Amino acid sequence: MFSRRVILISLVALLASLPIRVESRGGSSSHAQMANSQEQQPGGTSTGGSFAPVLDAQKRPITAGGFVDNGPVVFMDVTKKAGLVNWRHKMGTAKKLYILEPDGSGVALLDYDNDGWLDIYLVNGSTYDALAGKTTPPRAALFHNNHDGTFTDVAEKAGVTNDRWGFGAVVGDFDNDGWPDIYVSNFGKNRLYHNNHDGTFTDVAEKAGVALGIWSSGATFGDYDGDGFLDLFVTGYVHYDMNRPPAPGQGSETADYCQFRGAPVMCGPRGLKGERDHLFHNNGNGTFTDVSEKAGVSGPNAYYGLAAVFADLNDDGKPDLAVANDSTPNYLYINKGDGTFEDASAASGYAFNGDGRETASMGIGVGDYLNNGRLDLVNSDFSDDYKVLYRNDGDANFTDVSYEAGIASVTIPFLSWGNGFLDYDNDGWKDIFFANGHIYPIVDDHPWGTSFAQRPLLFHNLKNGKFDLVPATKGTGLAIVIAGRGAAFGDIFNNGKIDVIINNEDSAPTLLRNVNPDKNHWVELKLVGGPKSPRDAVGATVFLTANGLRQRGDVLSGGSYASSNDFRVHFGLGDATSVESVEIHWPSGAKEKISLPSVDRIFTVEEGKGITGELCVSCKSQSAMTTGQHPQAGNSPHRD
Ligand SMILES: [Ca+2]
Ligand SMILES: [Ca+2]
Ligand SMILES: [Ca+2]
Ligand SMILES: [Ca+2]
Repeated sequence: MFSRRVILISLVALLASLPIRVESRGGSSSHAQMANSQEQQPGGTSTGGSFAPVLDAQKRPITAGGFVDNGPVVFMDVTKKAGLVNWRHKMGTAKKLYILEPDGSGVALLDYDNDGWLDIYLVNGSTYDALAGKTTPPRAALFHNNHDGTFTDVAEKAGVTNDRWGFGAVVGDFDNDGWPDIYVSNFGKNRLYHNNHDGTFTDVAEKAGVALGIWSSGATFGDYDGDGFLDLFVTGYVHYDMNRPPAPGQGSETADYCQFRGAPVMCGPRGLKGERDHLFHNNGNGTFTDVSEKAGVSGPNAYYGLAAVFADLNDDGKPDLAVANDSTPNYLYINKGDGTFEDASAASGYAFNGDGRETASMGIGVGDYLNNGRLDLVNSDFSDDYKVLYRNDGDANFTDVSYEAGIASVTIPFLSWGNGFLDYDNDGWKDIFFANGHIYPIVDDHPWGTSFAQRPLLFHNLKNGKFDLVPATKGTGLAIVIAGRGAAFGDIFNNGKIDVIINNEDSAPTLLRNVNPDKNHWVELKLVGGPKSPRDAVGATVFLTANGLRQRGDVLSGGSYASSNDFRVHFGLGDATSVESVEIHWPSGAKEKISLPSVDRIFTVEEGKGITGELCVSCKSQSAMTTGQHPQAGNSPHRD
């Protein structure tokens, strides 16, 4: 979240950069050159260029306008109807004078009570008065899904209000008891909320050794060493002294970092000291050991980490690690299988965009949008930078294809946060969503073509490597203007259509219900790992073939911006009414083929046991709705 318009430094940057911007897309030699120079100067000079404002017919910035009267109806904003509108996010002051204030918080989707319906955990920020003990702190929300389209906030009763200056939330069943636990990243100590199976949680972060106490952002669970227990990676953002905050628009050697297009704004992150990242190995007994250094993922440059996700990017069965860094190169670590990782950030092409520039990365989406069996990555970033689609060309070699794919130019005015791949129309091809919103309130006072509150962006996959922006039809969820931050994707209403929940800065959240009128078929798999896999199957990969189309789905924890998505693997099937084959690669290494007897429902599949339950909301028979939604989420650990 760095001002791309740092005027003074830009003079040098612009001269050096303009020709490269135009010609170097996909050009590997200039890419490498830029990469080298920028690694030496991470404080640096990279900017996306200066862009003229894009206005709509009513002279509004395109980020807060561009609506059409008639067009597709994909999402409806059901926040109020769902009962989410009375909870408010709050972070610092409205003016956002210090970097602690504008980043906002994440959101996690999890079924905390194992009733088969996704619940929503929204992280809250805090205020200076609350930290000083003068006022009641803003509290996180845990919205229980009432199965009827409404939700009830049970955070107090559940003991997960956090009451700290919060940023991220990630889900993982770290103790393999069949009940999802929540890790909350804060400015200050973090929380590990252990699920007590009775609707309550207990914060065991201190006891488990994962509390830290710095400024943490997005985290991710993944079993990097294959011992069947989920390990935890936590990004570190900025080293921040609450008592000596850098004043806006000022500073000595860092003055240039406190301006945006010549106007004074909050300082940072450039010019500020970063924090290192942390990898915690799960000891299997409720405690973790910090192995960041040994594993080679501590990020000794202390870049400004905002989001992270474990995912098998080179298809060797071991989870690799992608880290989105703000205003500094991204990290991509390849899991070597011996407890350590190889830093492939630059070599993989993920550290920079195709112009060889470090971007202010906020979020990471992971998905196989080409249906070629490989996981691609899409990063959100600052306004005046295009959003970056990294195509996986095999063995974790990534190519920036944003321009060819059609997501580059249109995303430039937007400042994007929570993002991800989702197949919103169930045609079997993964689409892309961005939640957006600026960090500087002053952008609304200037004709810069961007706005503090922004509309979300949805791109439709055209099945040929290209995407089309879905128009923002008035009255629909794509024509809302919000200060979006964290976003999570999942089938919140169990009807096979992927919905989006967004945590907005200083306001109520937004629940976008997917009402796309397609009649396409679908299927979802809730995976349960066996004794040698994490119980929640994080790290599992599913290959499903229907109508001759082979799709890939992965169970991933984390990603987006400091958020966590539905663990159930979702497949749109187009007009296929049956599934030809399903192959599951479990984290244990076991590969299993199963056959699905029907579609348009959610199957529970347990490693080594096949289908153990199903849920079909649209089925007429009441019994089908209640048949074994859950394999026994037992009270005792499932391994010795
Ligand atoms: Ca639930
Ligand atoms: Ca648990
Ligand atoms: Ca492990
Ligand atoms: Ca699609």
